[in-house]
Amino acid sequence: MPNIDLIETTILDIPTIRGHVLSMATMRTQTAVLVEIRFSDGSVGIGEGTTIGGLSYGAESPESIRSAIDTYIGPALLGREGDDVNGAIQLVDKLVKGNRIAKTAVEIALWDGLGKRLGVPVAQLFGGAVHDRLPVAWTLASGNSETDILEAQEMIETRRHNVFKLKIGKQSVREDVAHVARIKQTVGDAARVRVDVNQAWSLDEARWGLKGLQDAGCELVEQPVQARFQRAMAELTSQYEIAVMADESLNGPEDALSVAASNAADVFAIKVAQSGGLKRASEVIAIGQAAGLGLYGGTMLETGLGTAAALQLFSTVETLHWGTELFGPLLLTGEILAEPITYRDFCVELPAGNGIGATLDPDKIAFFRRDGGRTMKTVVGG
Ligand code: MUC
Ligand code: MG
Repeated sequence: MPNIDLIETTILDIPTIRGHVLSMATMRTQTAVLVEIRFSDGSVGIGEGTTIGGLSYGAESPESIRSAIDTYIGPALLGREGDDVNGAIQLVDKLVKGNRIAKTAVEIALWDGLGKRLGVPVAQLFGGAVHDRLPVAWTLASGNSETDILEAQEMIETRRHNVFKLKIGKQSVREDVAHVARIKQTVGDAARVRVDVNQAWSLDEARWGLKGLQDAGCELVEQPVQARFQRAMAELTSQYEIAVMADESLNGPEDALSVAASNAADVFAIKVAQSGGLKRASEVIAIGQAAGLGLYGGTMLETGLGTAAALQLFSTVETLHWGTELFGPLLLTGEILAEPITYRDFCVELPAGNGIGATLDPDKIAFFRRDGGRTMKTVVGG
């Protein structure tokens, strides 16, 4: 069996196509931590870890993800058998608390390497894909209603997306509800509208917000209150028709069990990175299924690499009642895969190929790497 010979990390900074305005931060760049694992038989596995808006979304930053891998996770795995993915997950869970995104980036690279060596897609390692394409939502978050409306109309016309998640929570509840109502009225039955508050509301605000949102024709609200306010999430879930989705509340299977047992959501946003990897995400999915909850394929706005990995798992799930939002690569100005992920007919397609089905474009990696020595050059006479 091949051993793990080398684990390398690289930070990429890729500008977004427009400012992505969330309740806690405005993103103009997405930063990805790339992991490359070299095995003793010459095979290579790649993985990715991202968060959103530096340290504004969660407890890990791109820099902490990298340092957790370089200082703790990588050294613990060096020399181990490459095919023993479960053993690696169990060892890392013993040695490293939290740091789920760092664990995810490494775990994806281990699955990728294993799939490539066996000549199968990672979906096969999870029992096989039952879908080759999945519905994909787009997030409207330009910070301006007019721009959002134009963006939505273009997406519908080009048949790229007809499900929109609006990022709210930055303005007053009244202004946010008016913004959502306006967009829903404009798109009418041509599109479905949902919102993500990213924890910004108090319970009082959320009561007014949910009432207004459901009257406006919005079908789902994601994480209206803080992740730890489980009783508030439970009240909102039981008191309104609009579906309540848990996102930041779900950090792995233990949280999933607690949210399900407290009836603190109608829907689970399954995020690979937040769960702690593909295996832990599959456990979150199993808990959601057993509790009879709706499932949604979430994103941490990964590049094509992390998106391909998520597709490998999500394609194996019987029913993702609320589809996915695996649009990360489309928000970025640069594509880092040699073969981009395909988006058409309101769906994202499971990429072909072994492992996670992603091959990096080395020129793009060289261009976007933070330590790439890129400098602004002043051209004489320019
Ligand atoms: C989140 O909280 O869901 C997912 C899509 C998007 O635009 O932001 C992320 C984060
Ligand atoms: Mg969210």
